Order: sequence, then C-alpha cells, then structure tokens
Amino acid sequence: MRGRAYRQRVYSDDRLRSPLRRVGNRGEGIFERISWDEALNEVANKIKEIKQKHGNSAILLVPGGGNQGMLHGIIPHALMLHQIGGYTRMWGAPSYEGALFASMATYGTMMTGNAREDLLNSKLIIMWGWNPANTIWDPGTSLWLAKAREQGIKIVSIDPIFTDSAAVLADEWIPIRPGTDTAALIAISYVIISENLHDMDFIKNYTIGFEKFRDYVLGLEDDQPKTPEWAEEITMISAETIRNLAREYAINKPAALIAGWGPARTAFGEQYSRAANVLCTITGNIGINGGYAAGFMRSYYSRERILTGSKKKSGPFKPDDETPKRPRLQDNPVDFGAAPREESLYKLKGGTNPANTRIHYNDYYNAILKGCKGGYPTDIKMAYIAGTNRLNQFPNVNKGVKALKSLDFIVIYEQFMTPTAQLADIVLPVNTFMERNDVAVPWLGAPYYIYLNKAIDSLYESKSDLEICKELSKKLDIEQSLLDLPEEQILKLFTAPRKDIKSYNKMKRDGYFKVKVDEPFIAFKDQIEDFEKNPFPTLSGKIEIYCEHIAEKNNPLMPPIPKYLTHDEHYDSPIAKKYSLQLLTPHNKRRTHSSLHNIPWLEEIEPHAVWINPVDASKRNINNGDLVDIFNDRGRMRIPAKVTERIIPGAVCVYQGAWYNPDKDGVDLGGCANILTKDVYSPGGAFPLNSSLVEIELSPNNKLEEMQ
Ligand SMILES: Nc1nc2c(c(=O)[nH]1)N[C@H]1C(S)=C(S)[C@@H](COP(=O)(O)OP(=O)(O)OC[C@H]3O[C@@H](n4cnc5c(=O)[nH]c(N)nc54)[C@H](O)[C@@H]3O)O[C@H]1N2
Ligand SMILES: Nc1nc2c(c(=O)[nH]1)N[C@H]1C(S)=C(S)[C@@H](COP(=O)(O)OP(=O)(O)OC[C@H]3O[C@@H](n4cnc5c(=O)[nH]c(N)nc54)[C@H](O)[C@@H]3O)O[C@H]1N2
Ligand SMILES: [Mo]
Repeated sequence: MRGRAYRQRVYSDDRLRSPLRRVGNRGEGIFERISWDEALNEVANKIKEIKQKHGNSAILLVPGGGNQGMLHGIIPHALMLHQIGGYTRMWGAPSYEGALFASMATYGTMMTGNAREDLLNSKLIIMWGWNPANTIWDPGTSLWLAKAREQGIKIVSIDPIFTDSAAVLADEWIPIRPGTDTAALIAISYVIISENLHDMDFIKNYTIGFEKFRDYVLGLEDDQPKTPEWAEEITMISAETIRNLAREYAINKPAALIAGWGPARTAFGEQYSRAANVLCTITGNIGINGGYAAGFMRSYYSRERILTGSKKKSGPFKPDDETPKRPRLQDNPVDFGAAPREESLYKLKGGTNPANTRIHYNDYYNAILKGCKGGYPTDIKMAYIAGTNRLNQFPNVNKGVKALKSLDFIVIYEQFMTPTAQLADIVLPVNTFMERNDVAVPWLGAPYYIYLNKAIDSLYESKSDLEICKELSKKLDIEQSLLDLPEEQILKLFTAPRKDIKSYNKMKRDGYFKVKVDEPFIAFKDQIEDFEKNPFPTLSGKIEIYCEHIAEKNNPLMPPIPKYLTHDEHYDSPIAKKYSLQLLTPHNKRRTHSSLHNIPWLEEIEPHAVWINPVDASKRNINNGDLVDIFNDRGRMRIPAKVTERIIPGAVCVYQGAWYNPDKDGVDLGGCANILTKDVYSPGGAFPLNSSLVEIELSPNNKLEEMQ
C-alpha cells in the first residue's frame, strides 16, 4: 500500500524544488529561493567558522531513518564530516535500545531470532507487543504467520490494542495495561517454576543465576511472591488467564515467544525484554526448531557471523589496501579515545558501548539548552540534519522548538518542508530513491538484497545526498575523498564485504539478489548442540539470567535479574490523579514514521484520530468523531476521537508520525504524538515513547465541521 502510493510522494506538488534560505524568524516559515552555489557556500562557511571557534564537537550530526540505502541519506554526510575532524554523535536507537541492552546482557549478542519459516515447527506462537501485519518487518513475516495459523498452530496476541495482526492472525487477544508486561512475564515464570514446569536440564547446562531469579519470583527475596493474583492487579489480565498461558507455553514445547519492541519503548523497557528472554530460557525454548529466543534481531547468517560479526572480504569488487573503507559512524574522530559510558555494557564485544562523548538521542534538547555548564560533553552550536524529521519524531516537541531555536545554525537536507525543516536556516532539496541508484540491505537479516535502479531523473533542482556531499567536500577544502569516485564504484565498494552477494551485475539487472540459504536459521543451535565448542558470547559463556556486568553498576533501577519496576509517570504514580490515561504511540500502517503522512491516497485509509475505549469516552462525554484535546504538562493537541473497544480501558492511542502543526496558542492541530511524550531515557537507554500520561476533554469547539 505504501509502495503503491509512493508515486504520489515522488510527484507531490509539495516537493522541495530549490535551495532555500530563511528570511523570517526561526519557525515563521518564511524562506527565499537561492542558488545551490550560494547555499553550499553558506553551509561550508558556517561549518568552518563553528569548527574554528568552538571545535568539531559543536557540530551535532542529526541522522534518521529516511533513507535505507547504503549510499545516500546520512552516509556521505558523515563520511565528509569525518574528514574535517568529526562531530558530536548521539547514541540510543528509538527502535530498540531497551531490547538491545537486554539482549546483550542475556545472550551477549543481538542476533537471537530464528528464520520465519521455522514458525511452522512451533506448537504455540505468542506475539507479545508485536503487530507485524502493519509494521512490515519484511514481506514474508505475515505470510508465515498466516501459514502457521492455517496449520492450526495457536497464535496469541498480547497488546493493549486489538491490532490488525490480532484480528487477522491470532486465535486469542489478551489485552494488557501498558508498561506492565514485566509483571505478566514474571507471574508466568512464577506459575512455571512453582508448578515445576521449567526445564532444569537446560537451566543447568546453559545458564547462570537461575536461583537468584527464582528467589525474586517466589518472593524469598522481598516477601512478595509474584503470583498471578499479584500480576492481575497490575496488568489487568486475570490470574486465570495468566495461569493458563503459563501452562500452555511451558507444556506445548517448542513454542515461540516473540517479544516485540513496542513494550520495550517504555520507562523500563529493558526489564520487559530481559524478562521475556529469561522466560524462554527457563523453558528451554532456545536453539531448537520451533522455539525462539524472545527478542531482537534475526538472521540467516552463520554462527561465525553471529558471534563475531565476521567481515570476510569477497564478492564482486576486491578493494585493495589503498581503497578507503566503507565509512562507519563509529569512525567519528570526536569519539576517538573517549572512555565508555559507565552504565553501558562496555565489557561485551560490540556491546552497548558508546563513547562518553556522545549524547543520548532523547537528551539532546537538554544538551543544547544546558551545554557543558549542565554537565554535557560539549556546547552545541549547529545542527546538521539529514534523513530525519527530528523535531516531529522525537519526544517533547515544545522543548525541541526552544532548543533548536537557540542554535547558531541549522542546515537540513530534505524532500519536503517538514516541521523540522521549518526551523532550519538553509533547506536543501534532496531527490528520492527513484532518482538515483543505491543498494538496500533488508531489515533484520532477511536473505536478500535490493538494487534500487534509478527510474527517473532528479526532479526540479533536487540532488542526491551523494552529489551534494561531493560538491560540499570541495568547498570544505577536503582534498581527497572516497566521494570523488563515481557512484557505481562506491556502491561496488560498499557491497564488497557482503560475501553473499554472489553477483553484483545480476543484482543490478534483476533489482534484487536472493541469497540461497541451506536450512532455515535457528539462533544458538550451535551452542545447544555443542556447548563446549560454542559458548554463548556473554562474559560467563552462558545465558545470563543474572548478569554480573549489570550488578557492577550497583543501580537499583538496573537490577541484575529482570524486575518489575514502577515509575513517576505510571498508572499508579501520583500524577495519574491529574492525567489518568496512558498514552500509546505506535507505528501506523499508512505511514513510515512521518514519511508518507502528506500523501492523499494514504490519508484516506485511516484518518488520524485518538483511539479511546467507550468506557473512558462516556466518562468524558465524548462521542465518536468529536474533536478532543489531549494534554499533559508538555503540550496539548486537538484531533478527532475514535471511540473503539479495540483499545483497553485506561489507555489511549495516538499513532506517531502525524505532522506537528501548532495554532497561535501552541495547540497542535496536526496531532503529533511527540508533543506529549517525555524526553528522558531508561537506565538501559530505552525511549519511553509508550509511557506518558495524558488527560482528554472535549475541545472548546468540539464539532469537526465547525472547526473546518
Ligand atoms: N507501516 C509501518 N511499518 C514500520 C514502521 C512504520 O513507521 N510504519 N516503522 C519501522 C520501524 S523504524 C520500526 S522500529 C518498527 C517498529 O515496530 P514495533 O516496535 O513492533 O511497532 P509499534 O507499532 O510501535 O509497536 C508494536 C506493538 O506494541 C504495542 N505496545 C505498545 N506499548 C505496549 C505495552 O506497554 N505492552 C504491550 N504488550 N504492547 C505494547 C503496540 O500497541 C503495537 O501494537 O516498525 C517498522 N515498520
Ligand atoms: N512517539 C513516538 N515517536 C517515535 C516512535 C514511536 O514509536 N513513538 N518511533 C521512533 C522510531 S522507531 C524511529 S526509527 C523514528 C524515525 O524517525 P525519522 O528517522 O525522523 O523518520 P521519518 O519521520 O520517516 O523522517 C525521515 C525524513 O527523511 C527524509 N528523507 C527521505 N529520504 C531521504 C534521503 O534520501 N535523503 C535525505 N537527506 N532525506 C530523506 C524524508 O522526507 C523524511 O522527512 O521515529 C521515532 N519516533
Ligand atoms: Mo525504528
């Protein structure tokens, strides 16, 4: 659906046509048209000036998910900035930072998923906070789930929302109060352990720390047995349902518990992911056909690649020693020699080990506003933005506007005048992937590559990120650069380490290259079949139910075994008296984040509205279609209400990605979810995008027609 509608995006009247320079105040949205030469001179001069006055760390690189090709988007920009001494880089992936932390702590790697076709070997599949029918992870996932269902394999969905996946793929929907998943998972563990349904052989052979987890679960540690009745109060799932699910999961082996990332985008997201990892561990559902190690990425690659990220060079283009390597964001000179962040799992290879020169993605408005005086590593003067609608897509938009307005200079490379671009000093028009060549590596280890053949010439005055960086590099006096090579040669160079692309030319001709896979990949099969030869890549060599590396941090909010924790914006916190509804902000089927929001065909599919249960709506006199205000201390928005039983009472949902559009009083009429979300991060680095409290009331002028 999004693919078919993309032509409306390419040929949209709203495409940026020429370079623009701000003439009004920041945020007024008044720009004048200038030439490419003028624009790039101004950008180059500003970079030089800021670098000279304040050092490279004053330049903040702001990348995003706008382009998934190897060659465009942020890549050439980063490579170019490396050559002039680097920039301040951020850490923390909004997609999965909590899940990543948990996966590293438990297994020492993030490659923990099985091939999708292996789902047909499962006796039970649990989609926990996962809606793959909408958030397309790859074209195959929904198909394999549908086949599993057709074969009579039971599928359960645990989600506060009755998602399209629950509706189409699942046999049972278990609604849960948002942010309480850890409690549910721990109560399931309680049932399994107290009924002796756990796999003691597996636990003995492959894990450490089970006793400490058992003591917490049974209440020996804190006098609170984590019974289903304990969890019922917290999760709103009945004790009986929890008991049944626990028994079903433990007895129907092998079973695939797939723990999605949505519930990990919460105040203690890593605890949820850790609890899911531990649950599939104690039932021995790891390394076997039909099982699933709960979280994170999957891969079809060899064990060698999983453990070491092996970079064997082969493929169509053999780089000699002289050829510069593919740029990696890790090679940023500003980070060289920096100590690791204390809270990170820095002892683990390839772990969550960012340099302490970096700023968390969800803390950078504070970093801009407070700088070195506030304890941040640098004073930021300039934002260099490419491939992201940053202001719209990250929490606390109102603070974001303030922070961005305070900068000396903002340049953005964009296709549309997004809410973020509105704040820039120079806006440069970038072409789309239809207008240049590139290679895309599919998400999460699906076995194919895509060659994006250029279909049309660049529209208007737009250029590719690569073309722009070629020109800008000259203006920055960079003498020799990888970017000097022709596009095709760079692409060959970048694809060279991908040894499974057997023929670059075939990939280019067909538009894709399918990798032959001998047998469906099962994560950790080697570990389970021959543990002596293949230990887990953790510090202990075993699956860590108790993680010593976490224990060293001595942080009660980052316990070494997974624990259910509450926080200051949870349903049971004091502020819930004022703002009594939990806000969910998941990904929507008709957009990719904020991209495609402005596409008429897609707008028709699902008009933007806040989802609210009839119980909560009637308490507030709200009828389906009424205009409502959704608000908390961070902001206020005004959009229609969709009154529906597809969401659990006590929670409301505003899908992320609608464009911020404030009226003169600062009320967002666009319905951008992040006007309400919080710019903090969990001890493990998770973004609490699903952990905000809000209140809802009828808008002053509550009929949509009157408003229009
Ligand atoms: N159509 C579309 N597809 C996309 C994207 C997109 O924007 N649009 N974005 C892509 C990207 S970059 C990413 S990272 C992925 C994201 O993929 P996901 O993280 O899987 O997507 P979400 O929709 O945010 O969350 C999945 C589910 O988690 C549920 N959820 C949220 N909070 C909780 C909770 O506390 N408990 C439980 N049990 N469930 C909860 C939501 O209701 C939702 O149904 O999707 C990718 N695919
Ligand atoms: N509340 C809430 N917020 C969220 C999430 C959530 O679940 N809830 N999810 C988060 C997640 S997982 C993610 S990944 C982020 C994504 O957030 P972003 O990375 O900001 O993604 P988009 O909103 O799609 O913005 C991408 C921009 O890149 C531009 N673009 C496209 N192609 C190119 C190109 O080739 N070159 C350049 N220079 N620009 C290009 C597009 O026009 C678009 O404006 O959002 C996060 N925000
Ligand atoms: Mo993401």
